[in-house]
Amino acid sequence: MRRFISSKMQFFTIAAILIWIKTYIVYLVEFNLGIQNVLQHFLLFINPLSSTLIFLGIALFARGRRVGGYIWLIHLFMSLLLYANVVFYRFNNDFITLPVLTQTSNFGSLGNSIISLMNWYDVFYMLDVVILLVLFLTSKQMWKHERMKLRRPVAIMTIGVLLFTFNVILAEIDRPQLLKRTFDRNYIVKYLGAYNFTIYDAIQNLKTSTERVLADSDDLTEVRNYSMLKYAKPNEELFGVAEGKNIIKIHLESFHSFLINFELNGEEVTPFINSLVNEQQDEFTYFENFFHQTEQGKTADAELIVDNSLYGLPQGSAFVTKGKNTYQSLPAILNQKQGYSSAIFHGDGKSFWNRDEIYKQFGIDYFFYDAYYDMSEEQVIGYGLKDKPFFKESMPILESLPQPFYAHLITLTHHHPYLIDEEDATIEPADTRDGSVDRYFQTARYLDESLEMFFNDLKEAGLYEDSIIFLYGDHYGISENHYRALGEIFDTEMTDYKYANLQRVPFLIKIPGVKGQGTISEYAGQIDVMPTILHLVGIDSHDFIVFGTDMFSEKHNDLVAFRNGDFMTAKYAKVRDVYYDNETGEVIEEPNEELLEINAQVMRELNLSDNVLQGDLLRFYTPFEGWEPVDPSNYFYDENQLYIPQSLKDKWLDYKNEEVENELESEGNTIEEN
Ligand code: GP9
Ligand code: MN
Repeated sequence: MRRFISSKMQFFTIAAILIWIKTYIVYLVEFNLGIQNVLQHFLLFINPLSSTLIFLGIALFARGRRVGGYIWLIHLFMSLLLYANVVFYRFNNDFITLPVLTQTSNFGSLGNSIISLMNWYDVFYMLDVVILLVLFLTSKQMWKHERMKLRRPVAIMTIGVLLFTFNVILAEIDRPQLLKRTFDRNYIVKYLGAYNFTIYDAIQNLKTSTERVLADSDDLTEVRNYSMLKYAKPNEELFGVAEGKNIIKIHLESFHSFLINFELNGEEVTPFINSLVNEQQDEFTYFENFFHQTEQGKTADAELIVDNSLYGLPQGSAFVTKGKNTYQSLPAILNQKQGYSSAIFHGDGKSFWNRDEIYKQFGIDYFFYDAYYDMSEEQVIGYGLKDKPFFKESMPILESLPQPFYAHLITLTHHHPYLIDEEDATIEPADTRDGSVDRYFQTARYLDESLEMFFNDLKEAGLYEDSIIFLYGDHYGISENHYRALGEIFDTEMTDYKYANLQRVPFLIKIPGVKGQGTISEYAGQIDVMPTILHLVGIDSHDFIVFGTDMFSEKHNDLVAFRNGDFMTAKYAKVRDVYYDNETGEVIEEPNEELLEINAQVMRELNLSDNVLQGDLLRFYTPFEGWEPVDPSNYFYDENQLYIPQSLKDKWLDYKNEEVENELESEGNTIEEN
């Protein structure tokens, strides 16, 4: 053995190969990373290598025997980090992040179960550490003799860095904007590896905590003043009309308003939603000039904006990067003011968009994710559960919620790339030769049908009549990469201005005891939903930091700001920095005073909202006497969810057991860039 380990480089190589191969095996055996293609598999295989070379390479700068000691120590540290993630993943289906490590309150409950999460075969995960130690101790000779030239460790580190760069480039090809958009921890591990994930996480956290530390309560004053200045008094006739009523909020995935009343080959695409708009005007009010305001956070941005009346961030998803912030969300306010319970339903994994963390900050009592649903193959497509079984299976849970409730159902099937099983497709695709645009109409029809079914079930359960029901589109479904196909659909030459006008998403609302107003043309956006709902249940939005205004108020502000600084009002538009007259569609070369003022307001508003998120400013704000800041440690989304029926607990536990058995087989999220 002594002869075998004849040089430091050999010892280094053995250590590197051991940790590399071990990490790869752990990926395959322990984590469910949803590998979908050969490139992803290749990345999984090579991604431990770059960090291994870089980390272990550090040891080569040491002298003499210390080189071996450091190699062993770094190898040990990487092994422990990997193993900690293995154990954590077995329970949480997630990777360890810095905030998790600092949440010591979690450890109490975890402590008991750590042992139960360990397996006998885990000893193999530490075997290489022992082998390496033996090699190190039994090969004393070589540490003395050889002196390593500096260029060796430098070369190794350089190879590591180049390899890492290569890795990032390939990852970006398969998953554009991986690091910018911050989707899901699973993705970072899948593409860049468990060790690089830890570094990424540390940098993210450092950035977040610096921004947070630099902020103080003075920063809040400006925000508060702005919010008060923008405040629109409630419409007296509507204020409090729906006090204490159940609220059912339906998230229409990727739904452009143009689908409403749209005919494809002479056939209505969404006959049911159309009927709400055209025939049930006495019940529903439809805002035809309502816009989504989301950015890279897509669904997560929509959720954030609607429930908090704050804008998403210019980059990434606040759900992920500001997942530990203090929020004063609509459901938390409803809870503290009027005893509402809150629940979110979604047929996808709980960690997507960091939902399982941020919902705790929003004070969401219950979160029902894939583990609570029957996810067998025929029920699933694309990202997760199909909308029809989703609504069906959500129904009994909904009925069992403590009332009044704020229930949010997030649909999923009508999501890019709009996959649909043959038996679910009840309308022919469009014919633009652009697959996702063509199928877009089929999944929209499917969503429409599932909604009709759900409304019938609500009626049958007696939950329809007396509830506020509102529907909103979360963001565009057809991106600007599809101008040609869109042009064909609308028989026009697509332009940026026309595309900006396609950013309308539906907002429909039924208020119990109030006659619907049919279609109204007021310009509004997702930011306006929270103050609107607050006023309907009789809570004055004046006390809160909100950036929107009540859509039913006479003083409602019709300025719709977009995240990139563009905007829409009834009169004007700014699209990609070009001003338009919104009545004629003509370009305005010389913006007038009014336009410049609107522009300045948009900038100010976005900026102030960013300050709130970046400085975590709501931690300094008490909206009313007796307000209790939301304590995330009171919320659990496993079988310990408070008061859920035993049957749901059992379902969750069954799912957990099954998952352990099927780890290798089950699939993760499938995201494709739109
Ligand atoms: C994933 C789903 C989709 O759970 O909500 O998110 P999106 O890609 O639309 O942001
Ligand atoms: Mn979405």
